[in-house]
Amino acid sequence: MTLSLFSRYEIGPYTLKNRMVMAPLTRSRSKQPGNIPSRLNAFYYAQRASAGLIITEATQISQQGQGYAWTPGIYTEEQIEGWRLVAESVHDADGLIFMQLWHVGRISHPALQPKGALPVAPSAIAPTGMAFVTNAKGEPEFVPFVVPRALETDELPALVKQYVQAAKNALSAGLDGVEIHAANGYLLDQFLNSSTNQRTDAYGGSIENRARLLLEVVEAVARVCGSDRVGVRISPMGTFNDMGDENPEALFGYVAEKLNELDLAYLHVVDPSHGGHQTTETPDSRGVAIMAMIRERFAGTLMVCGGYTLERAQESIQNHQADLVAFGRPFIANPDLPERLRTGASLNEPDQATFYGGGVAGYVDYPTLKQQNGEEGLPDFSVLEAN
Ligand code: 8OZ
Repeated sequence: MTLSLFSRYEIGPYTLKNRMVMAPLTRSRSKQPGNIPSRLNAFYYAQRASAGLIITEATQISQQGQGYAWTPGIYTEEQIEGWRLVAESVHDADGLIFMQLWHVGRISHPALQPKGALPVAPSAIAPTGMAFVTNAKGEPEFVPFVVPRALETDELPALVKQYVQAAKNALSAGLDGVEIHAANGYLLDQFLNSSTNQRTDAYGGSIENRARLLLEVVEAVARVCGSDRVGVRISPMGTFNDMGDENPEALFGYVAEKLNELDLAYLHVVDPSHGGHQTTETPDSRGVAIMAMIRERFAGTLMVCGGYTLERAQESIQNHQADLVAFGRPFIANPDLPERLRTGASLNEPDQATFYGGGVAGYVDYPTLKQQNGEEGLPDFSVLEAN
């Protein structure tokens, strides 16, 4: 049988109807105050339920884990209820949905932290760049990052517990599983990479030590969810959020090997070979090699992401370089992306100006093919605007 992006795939107890995953996408549209998922968010995810699997936008496991204005959490009763609405809507539309669990570490600002505290990190090293916060009037604002506070060793068990509690909350809200966000320069990635981890305790220094917190988190979350309901996302060679590692081959080779022992639902890798978030024409040979090495060391389900076109996605699956391919921007603009790619239909172009914040516009008003062709009417957005 020829493998295809459009063939089914089994993960633990679940059958994915195709191998196209909706990538985790921060959209900063949770209900305020309280960073609570709303009917609007539920509608958005349900519109995209034809994906084989949806991974939610990064969702903070605690207030300390928040780094951007208006992103949703999974640590209050109201947030759990909001996510229940999302999960039910996706299931009613015959979809599957995992929640991405997120702690941003140093990619935050006192304006977002409990009692205006400093953000926490493995080491007191500020990232270059700006944090996205709201000012006293509730308006969005970019402010420079600050020097974070280095976590004490004896604080780390409580951090692992934050992930475990968040995973329990996600399952109790009806989500099908969780993805541990260890990519893109957030807390767990900050522990992994040598440029952000200068610790001298058991969580810094050697690769084994830098990977320790991630492995403790994944093992603890797998114990409460079942390992086949837990995925992990990594971004080897990633530079987003001011990241870098002195030897990414050794670091991520070790991480892939250790995660391989845990029988996970999947390993999700932001593929650096085509520039991570962007599509570059000529693949980067070091990135290609690191992906091949990870495929070799991790025997379970491998999900890839990062500027994949239909052609590259099909090629990767047919050549056994990946089992699943996640699409981000194309899913923003095309709620029926699987149908469009399967039939060779044209794609709507995503509008960057409406990626973060706002309401209906640029979120749930991208048309499906049927709506475009006049075979289906547009939904009544006014009920969603009311949130
Ligand atoms: C873009 C803007 C805000 C957050 C990531 C969660 O890179 C993100 C993110 C991306 O994983």
